[in-house]
Amino acid sequence: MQDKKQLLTAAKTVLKGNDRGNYTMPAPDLYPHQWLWDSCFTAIGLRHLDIDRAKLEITSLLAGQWHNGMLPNIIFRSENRYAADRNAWNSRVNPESPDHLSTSGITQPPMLAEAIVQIGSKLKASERRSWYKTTWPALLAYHQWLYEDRDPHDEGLVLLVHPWEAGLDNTPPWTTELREHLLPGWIRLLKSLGLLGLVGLFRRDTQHVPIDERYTTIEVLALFDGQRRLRRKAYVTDKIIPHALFSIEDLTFNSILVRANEHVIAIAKDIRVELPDELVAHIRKTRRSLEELWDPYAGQYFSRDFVTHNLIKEPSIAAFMPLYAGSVSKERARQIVALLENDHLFGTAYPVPSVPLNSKWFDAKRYWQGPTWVNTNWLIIDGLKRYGYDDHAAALTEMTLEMVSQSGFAEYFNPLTGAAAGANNFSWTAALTIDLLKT
Ligand code: 9WN
Repeated sequence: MQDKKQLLTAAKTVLKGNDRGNYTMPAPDLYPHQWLWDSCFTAIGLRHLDIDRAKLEITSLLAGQWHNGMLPNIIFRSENRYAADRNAWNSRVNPESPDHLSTSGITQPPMLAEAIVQIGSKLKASERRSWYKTTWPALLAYHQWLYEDRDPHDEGLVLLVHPWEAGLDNTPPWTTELREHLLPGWIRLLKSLGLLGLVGLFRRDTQHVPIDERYTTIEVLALFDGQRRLRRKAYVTDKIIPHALFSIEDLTFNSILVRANEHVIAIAKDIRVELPDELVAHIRKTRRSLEELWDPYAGQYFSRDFVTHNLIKEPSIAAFMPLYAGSVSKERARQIVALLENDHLFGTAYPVPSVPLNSKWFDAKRYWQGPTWVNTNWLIIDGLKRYGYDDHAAALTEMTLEMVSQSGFAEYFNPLTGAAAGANNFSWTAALTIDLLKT
């Protein structure tokens, strides 16, 4: 392993290279815009280097907030060569979209509160409170939107309408929904005519990353078809749900929400504002409802279909996110940690794989269907510490740093060999490496 100092210097260089003044692009070429949870992870690293720049990463993100409180997963920046991305979403179709920025019409895991608190932890009490006050209206509006818009039956669990909202795009729970149940007729036809290879030639992502490390072409078509359907309904959730291809109470998203809610409560206390009663009730309910996602037979939590209320029993990295939520019992946490220790499941040479080894979906190089990612490791490390598994957390930190030090700041890594995969110079890999080195 290279010297930790060298690793730190190299990580800083990556972040500098991706810095666009007030936001950091996740990676050159492949991801040239501003993404929601990427900026949050990036700010968590930046706070160790330049606290004002870390704050700016977050305030620039908040500029994309919709009038109804939604935070979009992407803010499109003005460069003309990326006009196609912007136009595909055309956020103008919804009057709630921001007046001077183009964005997507969907959200991403609610890491905002965590980023705000992590920045806050680096500030003196008075500065921290002023930082919290600056960001409070947006944070509160976002959490209120999540419940008002995305919890229509008051179940305590927020639903997602597109795999991109989960941030773990093609993990098995989403891929099974996508491929096995909900594939539109025209995509099936292209498949049966053997035309998918031809369609694949027009993909932009595979100009930057080998095709066997990305989604399959059939998944890409289904994702874009899903996006087109949302645009046709102007991104209005009430109109989307009756026709939705996807409406899933996603385990990762809701686990992150539980933790984010805890931060929201702490921030409100620190700046002495009272939370609206309704929000307090929702927050309590989410903690309780997360338990409905537990499957006693499998000994783990799963995502749930919003319509059928069936658990989507496809094991994935999401299984560990309740540790980060911090609300689950010690006994359940123990069962989750056992999955990590098992060499036939998640205990690979370079953990933690996004899919367990025994899954039919496991593919060591393919995106969220096998590779190890630094952001999920970061969340798991936090969760392990929270439940007192300090040795596990320290070991996972060391292994993560070793993997990055061997293979560079890749988007993701082969969990069997540690080899780099996906885009190079990936911002959250660099930012969270800095955080792991510093904390
Ligand atoms: C779609 C930017 C984003 C991450 C997601 C990751 C990937 C986009 C894509 O890249 O998603 O939003 O093109 O697949 O899955 O987690 O935020 O890094």
